[in-house]
Amino acid sequence: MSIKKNPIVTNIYTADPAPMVDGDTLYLYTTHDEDELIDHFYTMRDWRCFSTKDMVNWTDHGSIFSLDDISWAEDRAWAPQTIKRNGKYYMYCPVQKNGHSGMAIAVGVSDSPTGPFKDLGYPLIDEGEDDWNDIDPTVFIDDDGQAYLYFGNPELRYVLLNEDMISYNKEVGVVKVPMTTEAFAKGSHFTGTSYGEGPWFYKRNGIYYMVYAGFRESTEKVNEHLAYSTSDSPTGPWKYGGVLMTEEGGTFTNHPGIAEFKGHSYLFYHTAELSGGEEFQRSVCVAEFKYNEDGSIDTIAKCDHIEGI
Ligand code: FUB
Repeated sequence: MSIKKNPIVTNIYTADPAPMVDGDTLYLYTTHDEDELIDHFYTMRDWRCFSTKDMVNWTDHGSIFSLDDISWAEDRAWAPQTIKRNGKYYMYCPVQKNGHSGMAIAVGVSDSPTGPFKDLGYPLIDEGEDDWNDIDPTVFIDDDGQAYLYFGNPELRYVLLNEDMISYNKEVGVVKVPMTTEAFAKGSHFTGTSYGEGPWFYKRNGIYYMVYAGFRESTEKVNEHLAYSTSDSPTGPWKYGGVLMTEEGGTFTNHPGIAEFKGHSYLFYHTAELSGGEEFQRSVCVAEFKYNEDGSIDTIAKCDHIEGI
């Protein structure tokens, strides 16, 4: 039996995995932690793509979108997500805008899942120059055609995307999700809940899932774990579900990406094991898991390898 050892990519550092299934192929979009760190902080300039048909053999598509392609962006090519609609691919990417301290969300559009992606020329989401909340977009199109873009740290927010996927309903605007402990459990992030960042939004068997990176209750600084909440509506209210993956990954951050592929369920995440614990040099990994009958998910262990399909 063929297996794929974690991490998936070993020739460069990759983080913030965002899988997208298109036909018989799973595309994995990632960020890229540079080998040379500036000021010992996230040093990230482009987004990468890898693909597989069997979870064992992976094709490296290289750098598919970068800060150089976004004239108004200066730095911080952070956690993206890509979706297909009407034959086009839309990649939502958080970046630092020129001259701003905070973050904004760019959109790259392509006719191919592996690019080249073309920037809109302006941010889709930009809540102000000092606003760091506009990061980690997650996009989902519901059965009725309504598309949602959730994002945020420390607050979870969303917009209703228009059918063109490059604009949103301005009358509804940016909606702030109530950060309650019923929704996200008690935790040690700024809202007093465990919700931190890196939301991943999807639906399965009529249940809406919000998977995210978060911080458990603690008086000391703790690394991120992964957790999930569910709802029977795409806009909540959310109900805390439990811990998906505990904190042991050797890095301050973790970041979830969920995919159903050829009858298997996968959780993508990242660790700092390849770099020996350097928190700004992370590597994407994957674990297979199963849902319980009622749709709940037990805690998933980080794993050494997965089997091919
Ligand atoms: O990789 C940069 C940032 O760190 C991401 O946007 C967060 O989700 C965290 O992984």
